[in-house]
Amino acid sequence: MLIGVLGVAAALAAGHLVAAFIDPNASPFLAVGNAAIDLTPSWLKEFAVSSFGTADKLVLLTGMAVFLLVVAGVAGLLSRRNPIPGAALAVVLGGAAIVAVFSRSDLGQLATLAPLASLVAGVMTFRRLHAAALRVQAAGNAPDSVDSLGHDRRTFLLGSVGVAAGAGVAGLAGQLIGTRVDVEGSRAMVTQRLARYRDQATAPGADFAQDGTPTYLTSNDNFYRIDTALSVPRLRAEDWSLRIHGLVDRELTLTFDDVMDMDLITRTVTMTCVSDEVGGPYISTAPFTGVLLRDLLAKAGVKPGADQVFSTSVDGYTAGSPLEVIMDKGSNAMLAVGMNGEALPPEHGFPVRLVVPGLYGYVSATKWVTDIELTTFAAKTQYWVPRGYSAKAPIKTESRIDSPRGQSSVPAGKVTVAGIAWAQTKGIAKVELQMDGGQWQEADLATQPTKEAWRMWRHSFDVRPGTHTVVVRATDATGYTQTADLADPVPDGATGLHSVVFTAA
Ligand SMILES: Nc1nc2c(c(=O)[nH]1)N[C@H]1C(S)=C(S)[C@@H](COP(=O)(O)O)O[C@H]1N2
Ligand SMILES: [Mo]
Repeated sequence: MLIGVLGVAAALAAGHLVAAFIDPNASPFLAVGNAAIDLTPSWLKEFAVSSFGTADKLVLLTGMAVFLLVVAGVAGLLSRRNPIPGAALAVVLGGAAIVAVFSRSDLGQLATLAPLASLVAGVMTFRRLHAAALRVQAAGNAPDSVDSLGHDRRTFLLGSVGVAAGAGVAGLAGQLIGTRVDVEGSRAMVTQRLARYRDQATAPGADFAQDGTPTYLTSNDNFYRIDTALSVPRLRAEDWSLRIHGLVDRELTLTFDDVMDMDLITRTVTMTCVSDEVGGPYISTAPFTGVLLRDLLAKAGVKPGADQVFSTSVDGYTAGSPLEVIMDKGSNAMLAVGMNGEALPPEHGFPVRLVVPGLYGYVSATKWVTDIELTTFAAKTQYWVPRGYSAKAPIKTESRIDSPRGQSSVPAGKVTVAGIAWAQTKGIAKVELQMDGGQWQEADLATQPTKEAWRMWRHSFDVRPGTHTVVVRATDATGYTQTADLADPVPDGATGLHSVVFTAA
C-alpha cells in the first residue's frame, strides 16, 4: 500500500513540476479536476452548488485526493507478488491526465509533457520500490542471510523516504515556479492608476442595512464568486491583450495601456448568477470602472449579420451576449478593469473582464477575457449551452427577504421585514409583502441610484406571538409582477416567491 501511495505521489509531483514551466493548469491533478468540471452534467452541478455552495471546488479536490489514495493503496495490495497492477494503475492515471490535458482548449500540445512526466515517474518509482521490497521479502525467507536482510531493508527504507522527500520537494518547487508571475505587483500598479476613480459617492438612502438588508455596495471580499476555474488564472496586466475579430471591419488587438488610454467610466451594476435559487446568495453590487463595449466595438466596426458578442477567457471559458443588448444606446456594458475603486481582484477577473448589466453572468460576464469575436448565435455555442442552459438569459425580476432570517425568533410586536429586489435594467417600481396569507401590503423603497442595480425595501408589521410566514413579490418599472410559478435555475434562471417562516415570542 505504501509503495502504491508513494508511486502516485511521485507521479503527481513530477507532473506538477513540469507543468510549472509550461502552464500550471497542465498539472495532472488540476487538469483532471478541470476536465471533470467541464464534463459535469448540469443536474450534478446544480446539486453541488446547492449542497456545497462555493465550497464545491474544495469538495471536488478532496474527493479526488481520497479516490487517488484508495486506488493507489488497493493497487499496492494487489501487487504483493507482481508489480503489474501498480504499474498498470500509473499508466491508466497518466493516460487519463493526458486525455484531460488534450481536452482543454486553453492548453497547448506541449502541456502533454506534464502528464507524460507523471506517467513515467509513476511507473518507474513503483517498479523500483517494488523490486526493493521483493528483495527484502526474499532475504527474510532465507534463514541464514541476516546481513543481506539488514542491507535490503535499509535500501528499501532509504528508497521510500527518498521518494517521499523528492516528491515533496518537486511538488513544492512546482508550486513556487508555477505561481512566480507577480500578479499582486501588477494589481497594485493598476490600483494606483485607478486612484482617481476611487471616490465612489456611496448613495445615501440606497439601503436599509440597519434593518437587515445588505449594504448597497458589496465589498470585493463579500462579492459572490462563481467560475469553472480550479486555480485562479494568474495574468499580469502587462502581459494581457485582447483580440477583437470576426464580423468586424478592422480587427483590433488592445493592450492594457490601450484600454487605460480610452475614456473610462464608472457604473454601479448588480451582477446575478443564473444558479441563484429563490432566496439565494449569488447576487452582489459594485461600481465597475472600464470602457463602454459599444465604443470599443464601434472602433472595430461591426459588420451587418453579426448578432452575438462571443467572449473567451484565458482559461477557455466562453460566453455569448446578444449584440443588440451591448450596442443599445443606454447600455453600460463594459470591458471592466476596476471594481470598488481598485483593480479587479484575481478571482473576479484581473486584469480585465466583461460586465453586461441585465444579463446573467454566464452569458455575459467573462472574467480574464482575452478574445472577443463578433459572430452569430447560429455559428458559435458558448460554454453553458451544451450543458443545458439557454443561449439567451436576461435577468428575471425577483426579490428576496433578508430579515428576519428563516427559522429565527424575534420579539413579538413591531417586526420590520427587509430585503432586496432586482430587475436590471428595468428598475424596481413596487415591492409587496403578504403576512400569513393576508392582504398584500406595499413596502417602503430605498432610493434607486441606477436601474442597473438592485433596490432595497422594508415594511413593518405588528405580529402576535407564534409562528408566521411572510412572502415578498416585486414589480418592475415595465409593470410586470414577478411570477409565483416555481422554476429551477436550469435553463434560464429560477422563479417563485421567496417566503420566510419565523417565530415571534
Ligand atoms: N472565465 C470565466 N468567467 C466567468 C465564469 C467562469 O466560469 N469563467 N462564470 C460566469 C458566471 S456563471 C458568473 S455568475 C459570473 C460571476 O462573476 P463573479 O465571480 O465576479 O461574481 O462570472 C462569469 N464569468
Ligand atoms: Mo453564474
